[in-house]
Formats: sequence, C-alpha cells, structure tokens
Amino acid sequence: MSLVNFTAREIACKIVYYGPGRSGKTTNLHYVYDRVPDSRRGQMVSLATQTDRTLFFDFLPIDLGQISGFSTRFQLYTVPGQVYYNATRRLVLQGADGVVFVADSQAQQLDENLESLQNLQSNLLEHGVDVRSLPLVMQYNKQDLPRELILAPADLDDALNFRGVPSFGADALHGAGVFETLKGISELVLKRLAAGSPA
Ligand SMILES: Nc1nc2c(ncn2[C@@H]2O[C@H](COP(=O)(O)OP(=O)(O)OP(=O)(O)O)[C@@H](O)[C@H]2O)c(=O)[nH]1
Ligand SMILES: [Mg+2]
Repeated sequence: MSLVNFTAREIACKIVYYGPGRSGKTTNLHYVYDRVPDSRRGQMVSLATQTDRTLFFDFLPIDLGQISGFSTRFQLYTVPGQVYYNATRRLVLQGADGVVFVADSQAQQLDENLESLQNLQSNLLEHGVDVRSLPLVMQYNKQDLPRELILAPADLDDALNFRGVPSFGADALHGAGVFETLKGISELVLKRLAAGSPA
C-alpha cells in the first residue's frame, strides 16, 4: 500500500520483516538503525517488547533520499515470530509493499522456517494478496554460526525459495548482508511501483 504523492513528489513504502521466532528480524532493524545517519532516519519504536522477544512489532522509518525526483521513505516493520501471535502478525502484514523473509539458517530450524513461510502465504491470502505477486526476498541469517549447525545458502534456496526470488546470506548481529537485503527488497518494490505508475 505505497503512498505516492505526485504533488509533493513523495513516496512512502511499507516493508515487513517476516519469519519464525528468533530468526533475527529485530536484529536487522537494530543494525540498520545504528548505521543510517540521524538525518536519514526517525526513531526506532519497539512496541510492547518483553525481554528480547517482539510481542507486537518494531517500526523504523528511513529516508532513502531522492529517487527519480521523489523523496522516498521506507517504513520498516518486524512481526512477532512466535507462533502464538498470529493475529498481530496478520495485522502488521496488512498493506505491505514488500516482504523480507528472515530465515534462521540453523539446520534444526528448517521446519520452523517452512511453517513460517506457509503462515506468510495464508496471512497474505487473508488480505487477498497472492504471495507470487508480492515483492519478496529471502535472507538466510546466522551464517556466522559454525558450519556444522547451519545450512548453506544454496541448500536453503532448495528448501525454502520456491519462487526463486533474490536471496542473501546474512549475519545480522554483525551486519553482513543486512543492507544487501534491504537494497534487494527496495529495488523490487520501486521497480513494481514504477511499472504501475502513470507514464
Ligand atoms: N549468531 C547470530 N545470532 C543472531 C543473528 N541474528 C540474530 N541473532 C540472535 O538471535 C536472537 C533473536 O534475535 P531477534 O532479532 O530478537 O529475533 P526476532 O526474529 O526479532 O525474534 P521474535 O521477535 O521473537 O520474532 C538474539 O539473541 C540475537 O542476538 C545472527 O546473524 N547470528
Ligand atoms: Mg523481534
């Protein structure tokens, strides 16, 4: 549900970080917050957070500057990954222009990743959105963990990336892959916006 104001030449897009509990969604936003200059970001809001689990959502507005003459602002959200909070997840997902699916690369988390992907699909369908038409990228997070605990990005592509969307290995704790992922989803969202905008 991007808002394009042709008079003010402003674009605002909503990006949702989705994925199973503890996959590193909030950690992605913290890294972005820490690295984007003050002038390019608003306050990061983490609502109703108990310990380090997200119970409602995180929100971070960032300013991408001028793109094709429009001042472009992205609103980054995370959902709570814990299975129990589905109503909140569905609410946060509403109106998303793009989704970053943050998978946990640990081999033992594969079922949780698959369950969360299915959950994404069914929540999108409830909003009348076909997952195949929505800009989506995959992030395979926690690639810093020991080799024997994790799956390589190519194996995670085989297991999770049914649509063959852009995918990025990441270590959100230290920042590797975080901005590559954000750039990946931004490009897809802006491309889609450009395709749909008046000539
Ligand atoms: N080793 C490692 N740990 C990570 C990485 N990303 C996140 N973590 C850790 O994983 C835990 C969960 O991270 P969060 O960012 O809170 O996970 P989340 O996806 O927001 O979890 P929910 O809010 O419950 O859905 C924290 O202890 C993080 O420090 C990573 O890339 N590598
Ligand atoms: Mg969180």
